[in-house]
Amino acid sequence: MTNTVIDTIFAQASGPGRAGVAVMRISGPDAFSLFGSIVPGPSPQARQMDRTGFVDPDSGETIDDGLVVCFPQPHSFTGEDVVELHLHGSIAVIASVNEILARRFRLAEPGEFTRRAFENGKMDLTAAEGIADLVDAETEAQRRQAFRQMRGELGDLYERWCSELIEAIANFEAQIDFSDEDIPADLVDKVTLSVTRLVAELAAHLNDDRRGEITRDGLFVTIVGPPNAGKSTLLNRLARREVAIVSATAGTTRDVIEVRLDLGGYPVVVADTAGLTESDDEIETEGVRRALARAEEADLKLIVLDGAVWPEIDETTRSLIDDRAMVVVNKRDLDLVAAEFPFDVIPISAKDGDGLDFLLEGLTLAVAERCGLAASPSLTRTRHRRSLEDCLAALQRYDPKGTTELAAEDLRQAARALGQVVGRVGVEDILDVIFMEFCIGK
Ligand SMILES: Nc1nc2c(ncn2[C@@H]2O[C@H](COP(=O)(O)OP(=O)(O)OP(=O)(O)O)[C@@H](O)[C@H]2O)c(=O)[nH]1
Ligand SMILES: [Mg+2]
Repeated sequence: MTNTVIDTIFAQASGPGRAGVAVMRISGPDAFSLFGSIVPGPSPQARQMDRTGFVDPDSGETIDDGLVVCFPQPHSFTGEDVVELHLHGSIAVIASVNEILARRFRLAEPGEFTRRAFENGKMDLTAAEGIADLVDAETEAQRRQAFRQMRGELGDLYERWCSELIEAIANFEAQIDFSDEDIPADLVDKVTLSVTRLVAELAAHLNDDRRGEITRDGLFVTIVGPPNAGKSTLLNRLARREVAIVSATAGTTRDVIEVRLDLGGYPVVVADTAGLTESDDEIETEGVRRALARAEEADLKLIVLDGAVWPEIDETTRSLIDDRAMVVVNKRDLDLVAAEFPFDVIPISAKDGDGLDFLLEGLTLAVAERCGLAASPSLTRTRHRRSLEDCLAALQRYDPKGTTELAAEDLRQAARALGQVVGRVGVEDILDVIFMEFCIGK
């Protein structure tokens, strides 16, 4: 995707399909060449919208009229000359303008606008990822987190750590130049102090129960329990639609059925699973294996017990009850036997919706606890976690009593790992992966 000669690219920045308005974005050294041809007048004042017609320069036909705005470099999203055309959002207008623009510009690849912005120093990698996440945000918590990241909160934190490390390295390089007798002891102490502080800050940042990653990807909740307990009925209730088949036959659900929900502003992925049972049936056994695997991976288990047989609990289900579990006794519309258990249960009737408010309240609380926004920014991707762990490991290897060269190398490795997160050093190979996530037009 790296171009040695920077060409001019274009793409529709607004979503596909019919709409009142569609926005075409053109960026690159020749972007303004469309003034006097496709846009008949001269280029308008920077960042001011002008009314204009859009003309096919080959046939002279006016295709549509709308608005145009230009952003001369470097004061644009990409840092290059950028023009935006605001057209009527019809399939035919867009197709026609696309075809005209394609005669002189190249259609942008996914994420190419943002990549150019990053390459022109408009933002660091975490901010670029923040933009992608903001566009993808489905819930309030996701929007808030992505917005903060886009504004640079995470990047600023890492940049601060980077600067501290670079200063420590500079101090060390200076030391290497001193002869052994001359090494000023306070210099080593200063470096050691900042390494100790960084180790503590990094460890605390990493030890956040995956708060930021969960907010980005959704909290994984697995509904699990014995057959016929009403797990699928509960999933349908939570999803407010008939996602899973419900029947009085035990062993109805075999596959894992997933639904994405917005729970009090937090993204949640709820999975319904096969009832836990011992069976000779190959498919049912596979279903149970998947159910148990899902329960194991889940951030939160919603264990549904069958009120009709309550207080009986099979051993497999009982073994799943731990501090990651919420236990629900379903079918409370039947006369439930009052029973004492060493764990809290929430009685509900999935069929009538009775007790569901209470369950939802408890669920939302549990979700908020795991992904509520922290005062300091949270890392949001495995990519960040991996590099930060490398950085921490290098800092923990640092030994002020060892040789100066070795200690300096540990600091350099730590800085490289940190630099990868913001996109400062040695990142060419990971750029393609990151920007491919974007859709075309971003
Ligand atoms: N009385 C009563 N019956 C319920 C309730 N919830 C579910 N049922 C019934 O229990 C039976 C099983 O419901 P499902 O939702 O299919 O149960 P499941 O746990 O998904 O079952 P499997 O997929 O076979 O493991 C159905 O006949 C439901 O109508 C409830 O709250 N009260
Ligand atoms: Mg089911």
